[in-house]
Amino acid sequence: MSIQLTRRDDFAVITLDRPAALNALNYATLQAIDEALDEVAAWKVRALLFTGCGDKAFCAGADISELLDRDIPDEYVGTRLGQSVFSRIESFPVPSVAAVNGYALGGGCELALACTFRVGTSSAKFGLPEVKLGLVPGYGGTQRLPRLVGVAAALDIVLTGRMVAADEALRIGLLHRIVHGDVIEAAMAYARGFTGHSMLAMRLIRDAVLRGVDTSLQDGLRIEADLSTISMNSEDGKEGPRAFIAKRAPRILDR
Ligand code: CO8
Repeated sequence: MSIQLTRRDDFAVITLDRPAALNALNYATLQAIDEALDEVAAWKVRALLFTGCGDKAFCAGADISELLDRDIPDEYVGTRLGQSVFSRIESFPVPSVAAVNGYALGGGCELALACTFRVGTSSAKFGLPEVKLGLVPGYGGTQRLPRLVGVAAALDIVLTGRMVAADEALRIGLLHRIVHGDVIEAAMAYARGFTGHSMLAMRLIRDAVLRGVDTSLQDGLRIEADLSTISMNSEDGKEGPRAFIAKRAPRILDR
């Protein structure tokens, strides 16, 4: 198998497992992630974590050997599959955390960009080196990177193809935290910072942010008002204020 899917406490963990190819994403791996998401959707977990097998790489990108000697049609099927799997991760019912150990390049960087959060060890190195192969990133990198770090920083990273070390990644907002020790344990500790919250409220907030950045301020405010109203009418949205007034912790209703 090219991935491992495990459950740890409140978390589903998908580990890319092709260490001999630095966990590169071949077509079968993308399909395996897609199938794993089907399975996880039926689990009652509070976050989805991604990591790479071994300590050298989170993922070194699309499997370059699959790009060789192919007569690749327009809308290459691998690009469409990668884009749809990563969009699925971005809007998955529970938040996702990329636990980045070592290289996160090309498609590996794009997988991390699709996650809600990115934590990494000091060995984490991000990059979109496709330009060095004469290619355009194909799994969302040209679109998600500028949304996260701004157009100027994104153009610098994508057009030079250079690697971004962990400290710079933290500074420009590509990494949320630099962590120490076992990266998956550290990612779970990070995720415990939000797993006590209402899953519905978290989902609506992510939706408001992600839809809002693609629209005008006025349209974004309308989206926010709609989603805020849904939260106020929800059981979680009634329990939270009730618990505050009663000076007790809110019961988590959506377990
Ligand atoms: N694909 C396939 N195999 C890979 C990949 C990859 N992306 N990256 C590394 N490997 C393999 C190497 O070939 C090598 O195999 P072997 O031992 O059999 O020779 C093994 O992993 C170890 O790699 P290295 O010996 O190169 O290890 P180093 O420590 O010397 O270097 C690097 C590590 C710097 C990460 C280097 O391996 C590297 O530059 N890898 C390629 C990174 C890259 O260019 N990624 C972008 C790929 S293209 C992409 O993601 C999107 C394409 C556009 C859309 C595609 C639609 C399908």
